[in-house]
Amino acid sequence: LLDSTETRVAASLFVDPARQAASAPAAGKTFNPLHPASCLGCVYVVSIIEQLAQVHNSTTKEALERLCNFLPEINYLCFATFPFRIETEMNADMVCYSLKLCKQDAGQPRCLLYHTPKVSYPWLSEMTDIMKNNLPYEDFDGDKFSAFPTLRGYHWRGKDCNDGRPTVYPGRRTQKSFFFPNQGVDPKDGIPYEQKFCTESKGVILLGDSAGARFHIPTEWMTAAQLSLKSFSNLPLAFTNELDWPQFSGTTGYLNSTIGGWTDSVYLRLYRRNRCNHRDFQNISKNGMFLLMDLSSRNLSKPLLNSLLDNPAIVIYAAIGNDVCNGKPDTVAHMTTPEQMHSNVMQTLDYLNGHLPKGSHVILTGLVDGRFLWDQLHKRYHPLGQLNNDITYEQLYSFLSCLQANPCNDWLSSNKTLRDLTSERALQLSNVLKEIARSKKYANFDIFYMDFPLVEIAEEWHSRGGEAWQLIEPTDGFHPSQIASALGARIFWQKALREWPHILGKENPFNKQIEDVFGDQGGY
Ligand SMILES: *[C@@H]1O[C@H](CO)[C@@H](O)[C@H](O)[C@H]1NC(C)=O
Ligand SMILES: *[C@@H]1O[C@H](CO)[C@@H](O)[C@H](O)[C@H]1NC(C)=O
Ligand SMILES: *[C@@H]1O[C@H](CO)[C@@H](O)[C@H](O)[C@H]1NC(C)=O
Ligand SMILES: *[C@@H]1O[C@H](CO)[C@@H](O)[C@H](O)[C@H]1NC(C)=O
Ligand SMILES: CC(=O)N[C@H]1CO[C@H](CO)[C@@H](O)[C@@H]1O
Repeated sequence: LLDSTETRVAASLFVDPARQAASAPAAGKTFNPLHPASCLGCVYVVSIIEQLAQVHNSTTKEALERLCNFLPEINYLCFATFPFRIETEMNADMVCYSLKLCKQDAGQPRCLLYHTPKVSYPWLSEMTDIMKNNLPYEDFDGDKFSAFPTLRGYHWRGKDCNDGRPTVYPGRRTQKSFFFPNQGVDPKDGIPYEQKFCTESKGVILLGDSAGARFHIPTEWMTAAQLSLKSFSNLPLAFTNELDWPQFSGTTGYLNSTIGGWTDSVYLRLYRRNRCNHRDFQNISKNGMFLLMDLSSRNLSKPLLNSLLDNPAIVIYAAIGNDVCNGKPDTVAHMTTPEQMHSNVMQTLDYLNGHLPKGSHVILTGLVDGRFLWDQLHKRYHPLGQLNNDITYEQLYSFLSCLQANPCNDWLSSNKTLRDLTSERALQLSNVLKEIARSKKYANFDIFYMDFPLVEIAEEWHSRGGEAWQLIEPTDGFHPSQIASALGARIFWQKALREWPHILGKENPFNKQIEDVFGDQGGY
C-alpha cells in the first residue's frame, strides 16, 4: 500500500497518463480514479484554486485559468478535467465528494480535510471520460541510466552506466569514465593514470527507502500566494524521478540542492577525499520499500555488483522507518517482527557477501524514533492551510488515515499509546541490527551499526539557530527534509572518521593532479 500511496498520491495531483507511466509504481495494471489518491489530488487542486481566487480576488474560473497557465504542458487536461464551476459556498472536501472523486465507502466514515465543512449544494458536474475510465499505465521500466538524468538515470547511479550493457556500471575497475578523456593513459609517458593516481578507490551504495531517495513534494506547489509559472517548472523533472531527488540525497547526492537546504553526502565527501572515488555510487532506494532486505523474493533490484571486478564499496543499509510504518488500519499486525527482521537482514548480508568485492564495508543504520514527527508538527499548519490557518498536520494525518493513505498510521496518529508502541518496536528492530553487526563475521566485508542520528541532527540544527520542525518535509509531514539529510551525511561522516576511519580510505595525495588533468567533471 505504502508503495503505491506515495507516488500515486502525487501522480494524481495532476492526472496525466503520460506522466503516470513514468511515475506510477508497477504495483497494479490500472490507475483507479477512485483510489484515495484521486480524492487527495482533487482536494489539493480545488483548495489551490479556491486560494488562488482568494489571493487574487478573482472568480474561481479565473483562478482555474491561472493555475492551468502555470502548467502549460498539461493545460489541455486541466480544462478537460475541470469542466465545472466551483460554488464559493463549498469547500474542497465538498466539491470533491460532488465530483465523486472522493467517495464514502459503506460502513466507513466520510473523510474530510477541513474542520468546517460548508453546506453541500446539490450541484453535480460531469466527470470527463478521462476521470471515469481506468487509465492504463505501463510498468515502470527502471533500467535506464547514463545519458539521461531522471527515469532512474544518472541522478540515481551516475553516468558510468550503459543501458545496453549490463557489464557497465559504477565501481567496475575495468572501465572508468573518469579516464575517458585520454583513454586512461598519460600521453607523455604511456603510463595509465589509474596506476599513477589511484591506490584505493571505493564506491557507496545505499539500500534504503523513500527517505534515502529524498522523497519531496515541492512546497511551492502548495502555497497559492506564491504560485507562478516558475513554481511548476520542476514538474517534469519531479515526476520522472518518482518525486525523489537522489541527486541531493545524504548518501548519493552530488548536485547543489534546488529544493531548499543544501547538499552534503557521503558520496561527495568520499569523492573530495579521494578523486579516484569518482561516479561510484548506486541508489537502490524505493519509495515505501519496507522489508527491503528481502532482495530475492520481492523482486527488488539488486545493486549491480561483481565481487571479482569491482572496487570495494561502502554499503549503507538504512532501515529508517518502513518496517514499522504502514497504512493499514490494523497497523501493528503489519509491522515487521524482530524474527522477520533478523531473517531478512541475514538474507541480504548473505547476498552481499556473495557479490561484494573483498574489503567492502556494510553499515546498518537503526530505525528512527518517529514520535518526533507528531511532537513537532501536529499543531502546526500545513502549507496548504497557511493562507487561512485551517489545516493542521493533525487534520492532514487523520484525513490520510481515513482515506487509508497514511504512509505511517502508527506514528502519524493522535493515539499516543500507538505512537509509543511503534517506537518500542522500532527500538527492538534496531537492536536486531545492532546484534547482527556485533556478532556476525563475513569474508568480504566488515560490518558496523549506528543509530539513526536524529538526536545529533536536531542538536546540530538547533545550534545553528534552526527549529526542529524544519527537519521534516513540509508537504508530507513525514520524510526527513533536505536539511536533515545533509546534516545526517555530515554526522555519519564524522562518526565514521572517529570510529572506523579505515572504511573511508586515505586522503589521496594526487587529488590536485587529477583535477589538473581532468578538470571539474561535475562529481558524477
Ligand atoms: C475584489 O473584487 C471586487 C469585484 O471586482 C471588488 O468590488 C472588490 O473591491 C475587490 N476587493 C479587493 C480587496 O480588492
Ligand atoms: C554548488 O555551489 C557552489 C557554490 O555556490 C559552486 O562552487 C559549485 O560549483 C556548485 N556545484 C555544482 C555541482 O553545481
Ligand atoms: C518477480 O519478477 C518475475 C519476473 O519479472 C515475475 O514473473 C514475478 O511475478 C515477480 N514477482 C513478484 C512478487 O512481483
Ligand atoms: C490506541 O492504540 C492502542 C494500540 O494499538 C489501541 O489498543 C487503542 O485502542 C487505541 N486507542 C484509541 C482511542 O483508538
Ligand atoms: C530498488 C530500486 O528501486 N532500485 C532501483 C535503483 O536504481 C535502478 C536504476 O538506477 C533501478 O533499476 C532500480 O529499480
